[in-house]
Amino acid sequence: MVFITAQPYDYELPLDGNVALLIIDMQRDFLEPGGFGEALGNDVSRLQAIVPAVKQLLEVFRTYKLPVLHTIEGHQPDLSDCPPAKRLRGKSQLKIGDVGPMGRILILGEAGNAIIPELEPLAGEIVISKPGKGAFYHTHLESLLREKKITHLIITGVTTEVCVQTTMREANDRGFECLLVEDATESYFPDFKQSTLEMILAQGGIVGWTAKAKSVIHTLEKSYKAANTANSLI
Ligand code: C5J
Repeated sequence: MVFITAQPYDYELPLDGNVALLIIDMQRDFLEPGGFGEALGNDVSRLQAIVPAVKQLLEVFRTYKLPVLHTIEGHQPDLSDCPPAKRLRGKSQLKIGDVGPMGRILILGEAGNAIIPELEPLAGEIVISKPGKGAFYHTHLESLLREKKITHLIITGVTTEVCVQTTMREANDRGFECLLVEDATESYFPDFKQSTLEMILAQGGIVGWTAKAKSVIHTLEKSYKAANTANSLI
């Protein structure tokens, strides 16, 4: 067992391969102009700030061959999995399924729906497409995590108070030990990000833990480097 310096207290991590990195919705639709985020009236440039921290975490997980899961929020081209309530909400000019500058808004397979190039999944990394805000809703995420015996989730991505928080609450209810990386998640609304972190940590970590990317990376590097060295000496 190793510890990551975290809030509201240190996060215990077993070293027997039960931790995964969950990267939520780092898609062009949310981070680049012309996608779903901007169609809803948001300044999408704010979200770019976390890309280096998410990338660093991704590289560490890849280095130590730890599981990485990416999620994508998107709908089938025929919109059969998009409730009218979701499509019409916000009364924006460009709605889900309409053609925007990066293809059809929030539709699976369209250019704008892809994960940003900096974080493009490698072959073998799991990509979960989800029609909702929570990554457990109408997906096989839970069975996949159980199958791989993953008990601990290091969570990153966007947006903090929508898909990230919903997913973290869903995971917490299912018994997963969740840590949200403070500087690897972002919102269009700075106050909402701050409030989300506070809600997660309140009451002794009612939804889980938060920590800085450098604390997570420090513990993983120290622990897995040591474990790999010990294995190579056997
Ligand atoms: C939103 C998300 N904000 N990924 N989606 O609609 O948080």
